[in-house]
Amino acid sequence: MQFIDLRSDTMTQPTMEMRTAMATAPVGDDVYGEDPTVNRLEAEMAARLGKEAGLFVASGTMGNLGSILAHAGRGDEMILGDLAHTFLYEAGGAAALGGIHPHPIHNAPDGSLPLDEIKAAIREDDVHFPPTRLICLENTHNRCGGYPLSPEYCDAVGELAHSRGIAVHLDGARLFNAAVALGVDPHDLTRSVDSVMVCLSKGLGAPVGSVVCGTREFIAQARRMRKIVGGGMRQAGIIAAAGLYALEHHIDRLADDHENAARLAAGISAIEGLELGPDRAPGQEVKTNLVYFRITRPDIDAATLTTRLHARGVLGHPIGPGANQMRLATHLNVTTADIDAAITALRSAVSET
Ligand code: TLP
Repeated sequence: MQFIDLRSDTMTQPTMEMRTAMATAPVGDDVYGEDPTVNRLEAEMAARLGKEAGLFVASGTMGNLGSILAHAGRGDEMILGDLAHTFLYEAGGAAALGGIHPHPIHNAPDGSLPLDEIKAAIREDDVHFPPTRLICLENTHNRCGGYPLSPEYCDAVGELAHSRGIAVHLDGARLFNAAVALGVDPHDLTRSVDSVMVCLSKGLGAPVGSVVCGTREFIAQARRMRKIVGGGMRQAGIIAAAGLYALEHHIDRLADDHENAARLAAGISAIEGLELGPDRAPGQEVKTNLVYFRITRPDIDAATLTTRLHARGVLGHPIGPGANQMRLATHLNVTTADIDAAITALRSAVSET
């Protein structure tokens, strides 16, 4: 059976053109700084995000970890959202490897961290407290429904953090989705942060890789951290070429994924027994490529619906809190016809007796 895979935008297959770019890329040893394709990708991403330098890493998790380790040390504290990917899904790496104390505060439904709550969380200089070194944002915010944070909000966090001598790191796994959805230059979303991690292997459709950007000094430190976690790669231009191809060809098309997600959301909201979430004004639930919804029928949970969808050729992703929430993601390999087929499958799966 040919599945419609809506589990994640990480499921994309590299296109033939991307594979050709990979196969023909000039390469060298990147640990020696000699891979021309990696160097080009790092410079290109840094230029797009208005930063001095970039660092190619194996994954979003490695990019966030390397950045946090470069900003903070043992006994330091970082403020982040209680629904942040870094807090929930990165195996506690910053605490495990860096001894960095996470200080989670509540994410608002739009993925922001309320400014007054950030202010209240920043530690005073007192021997009892770990010093606050870092604030982490996420844009788009995965668990908050793929919502994009605005440039004005990011600026406000940057201003607050910098006035207290604190750095800001942005998990921009889906930063380009945010920029396309808001109709802004990606640089507008990164101008006030000290470091940013962007994934190539999600909506951009590359098979592997993320890029961290920041000042030259910061990137030198992050490069050392990448080495510590075993992330120094050799002829990595083979995979960096996919990222370069994606930057050139797969950004504008993210708007198609967002349209497909809106279409899917409209279909879901018309199905009895399902409701879109997180809670927002009708029509405001879905802004990018992630569609979260809850099952309101007490007799079906997300695991059951996932199995029923699978039997109908559609793959989805149960996701907490609770046992009745699911996420579907649109991407490069999902067509509008697939969305219509997925809505039909959902309707029949919910009403199966
Ligand atoms: N998210 C994946 C899974 O880990 C849940 C997904 O399918 O959404 N930041 C954010 C906001 C992410 O969503 C992810 C991946 C990462 C970081 C980590 O990236 P990778 O998987 O490349 O380590």
